[in-house]
Amino acid sequence: MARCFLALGSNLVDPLKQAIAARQTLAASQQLTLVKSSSLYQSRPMGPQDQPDYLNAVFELDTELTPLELLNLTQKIELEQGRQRKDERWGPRTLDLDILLYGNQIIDTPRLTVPHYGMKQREFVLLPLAEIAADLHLPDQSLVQQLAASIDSNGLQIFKRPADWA
Ligand code: A4P
Ligand code: MG
Repeated sequence: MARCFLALGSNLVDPLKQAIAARQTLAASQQLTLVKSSSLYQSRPMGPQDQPDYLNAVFELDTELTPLELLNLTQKIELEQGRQRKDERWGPRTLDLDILLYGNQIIDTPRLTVPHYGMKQREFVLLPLAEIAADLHLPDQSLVQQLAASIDSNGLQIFKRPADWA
């Protein structure tokens, strides 16, 4: 059994609905146990600025799936929610589910890099993660609470508390 963390991002086609639907699909999955959901946060777009603000959240889950099986599942959910992969880097999307952490594993394969390459630089990942797992250490021993305390919040705001969406 591995303790994992996923990051959710959405900025197209009713992001609140996208987030709720993705969370419900994860919660209903036989292949994992959803342990915690963060608040939903409203964030400014990283990358091209001519796109809507994002909603972001982080989930904690337990699973027997291998890392690649978990990636297959998250990509299936993205596609079911109308995700279209475009060439533009960091462009808008209905749903992005990234694997932040898979236990304490370091994975570097063509399809999967864990910990997620951008997680330590993104306020919209670190602050939701710190909300549900402040005492967590990354495989490099850095402490989530400290990473979150030293990043600029870049206008990140709580949009809905867990009780109001999860
Ligand atoms: N892949 C490798 N490692 C992972 C991982 N840990 N989790 C591979 C998930 N996927 C991983 O991903 C491309 C490929 O990465 C996958 O096929 C998988 O094999 P993708 O989801 O198709 O493309 P992407 O998400 O556009 O990739 P990219 O460039 O990594 O985008 P990011 O970094 O996810 O950024 N601004 C705000 N405020 N909030 C956001 O959530 N998100 C993005 C997207 C841009 N700006 C944002 C936000
Ligand atoms: Mg992604």
